Amino acid sequence: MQKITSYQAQQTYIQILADLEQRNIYQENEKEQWNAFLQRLQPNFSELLNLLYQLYFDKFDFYYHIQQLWVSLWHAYKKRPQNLKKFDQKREKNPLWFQDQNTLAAVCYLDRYAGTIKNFETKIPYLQELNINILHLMPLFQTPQPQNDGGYAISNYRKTDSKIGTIKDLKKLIKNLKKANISVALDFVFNHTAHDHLWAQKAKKGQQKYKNYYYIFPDRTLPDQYEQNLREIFPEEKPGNFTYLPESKQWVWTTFNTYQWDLNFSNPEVFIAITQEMFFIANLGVEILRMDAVPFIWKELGTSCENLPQVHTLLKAFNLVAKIVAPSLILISEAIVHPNDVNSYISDKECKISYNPLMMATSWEALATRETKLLQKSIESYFEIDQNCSWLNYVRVHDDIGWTYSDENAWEVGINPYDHRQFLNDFYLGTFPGSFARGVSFQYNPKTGDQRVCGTCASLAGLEKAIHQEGQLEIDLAIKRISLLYGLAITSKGIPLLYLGDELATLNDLSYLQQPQLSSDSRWAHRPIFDQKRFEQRTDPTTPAGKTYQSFQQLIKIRRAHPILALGKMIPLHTGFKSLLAFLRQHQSQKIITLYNFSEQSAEISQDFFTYHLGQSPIEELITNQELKNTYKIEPYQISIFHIKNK
Ligand code: OTU
Repeated sequence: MQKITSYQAQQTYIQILADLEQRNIYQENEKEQWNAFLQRLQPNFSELLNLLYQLYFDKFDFYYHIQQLWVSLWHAYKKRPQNLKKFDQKREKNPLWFQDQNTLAAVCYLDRYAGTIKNFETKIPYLQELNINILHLMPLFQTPQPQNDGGYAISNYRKTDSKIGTIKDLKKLIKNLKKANISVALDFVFNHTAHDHLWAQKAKKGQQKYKNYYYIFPDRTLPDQYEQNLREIFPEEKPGNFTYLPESKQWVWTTFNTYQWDLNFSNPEVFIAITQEMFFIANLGVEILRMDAVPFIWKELGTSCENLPQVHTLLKAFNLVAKIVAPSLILISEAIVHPNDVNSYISDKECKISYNPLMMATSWEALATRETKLLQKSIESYFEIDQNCSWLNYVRVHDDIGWTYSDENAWEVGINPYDHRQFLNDFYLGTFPGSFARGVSFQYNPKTGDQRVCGTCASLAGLEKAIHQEGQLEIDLAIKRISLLYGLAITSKGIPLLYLGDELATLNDLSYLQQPQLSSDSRWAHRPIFDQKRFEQRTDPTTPAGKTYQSFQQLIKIRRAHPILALGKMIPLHTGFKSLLAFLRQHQSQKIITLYNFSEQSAEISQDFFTYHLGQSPIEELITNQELKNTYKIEPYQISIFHIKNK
């Protein structure tokens, strides 16, 4: 691919600038702002031009689109409120703020958690009690009714769902959260719009300009050709990746549900139009954008249409326009795919934060097998990322759990990856004999035998079964499993993410089955409504909610007191026990050891193991505050953290 030289870029810059100034792009009283904008645009222009050239070089009107983009960035910059511009400057001085040991993220559905945007304000004190400082609120925008994929089909990026409030309410909430030191993350659902978004409505009416915003085909010829290499993401909802439009007798590309139309990013107009929506969201005060369904945003016939090189180019372009207009904005990559692909989106130039689906899936895997070999191998192979970036370490989110470990890793540790996925599904759906889990199946595909698992952390970790069929002993073990998985996320390098409710050991809620608009999507089983009773029980350690809550709080407290947990390199150690996971953590001259027991059997480790790796004694265990003497006995599902005791 040919590059635009810096000389050529400079010439283009000068020409567009002259054109626009001649057209009086700014008012006289905006001159200062215009110059400030140019100061941001100019140093990034050549790079931006090159990125877009890679994607759109074959468009006869390429130059025109660059000019359009320039204008739209200027408008977004003009509309960015002064206080946010100040905030941008503050963040530019501390761009890696999110790597801090105090960073703790949480996620919830605002309507299920508080009913309305206004009422959400009453939850702020609790978020503060939990020390949360990044809050991901799942889509709040206007959607089609009754079905909208839990908000992920957006009809209008500039209006909130009227049931929960207005954009004005949202702005106020974001401001108040910020006052409470909580940064808001919202989804940027940019792979698709809802079928009733204005663009789609115009496309339906036959307007060519808007038909070109989507992938619309006159018959099955091309869809059939594409289909040969595509996966089905929601096979229970609809077979295939295309939806028939009876009014126009055409087919539209819909990777997810029939009412989610994939945007056509090979059209530069789409990139420009959607960045305007992106800046509308950013200018509300949103600091972090979760880039939804990243792998799917570029399509090429004859490929799987996932994780194509152009996806990276597009992400770089989004990142760069953000750097120009809203430099404090951070992008999170939501790619739940093969770990090679997950890691490929993580960089200073693409997404600075990424979900860590591999550690998530393999920690559940270890819990089922009581063996940590695949988890450890996965961490060895994939955990190290760019030092300016962070993992979002989580236990589960609002989506299903899929077994996205690398097959190569599995073979290396003697596991047949295909059979093992079957086993893990059986285990977490509770059908495997002796399983503690109570999960719900998601998107079973009879053609491939594939399916995924839904459930809250507590139900998957055994609490539901223990309460209904067993007794106190099993209840306690289940709570320890919850704390183990969350503990691993909390004590690992990166940002821990809490699905609100999991800290109170919330169980699956099957009431969605009674609601026709939700009943076909089992993910609703683990998107609980705020539970006042559990919330009140959090101070009562005799209840599962209280016990889980207190253990969660203790782990957070330890992380906040020990920056090395958030920042220290994770070096896997071998203990000789199959069920143990251990790391030497290193940060500057500091060292600690973390130890996790993934089974209901205790294990004993000699003191030499610790002194050998830490190089000194006396050694202290941080959770129990006990000094290490002789061998160390780690109890079932326990986490232990060792450091050199201050003398
Ligand atoms: C995301 O998830 C969202 O998190 C879901 O809630 C949405 O339904 C979906 O996009 C469509 O907007 O397949 O099963 O690799 O795994 O984008 C969940 C990325 C999903 C996909 C992911 C998707």
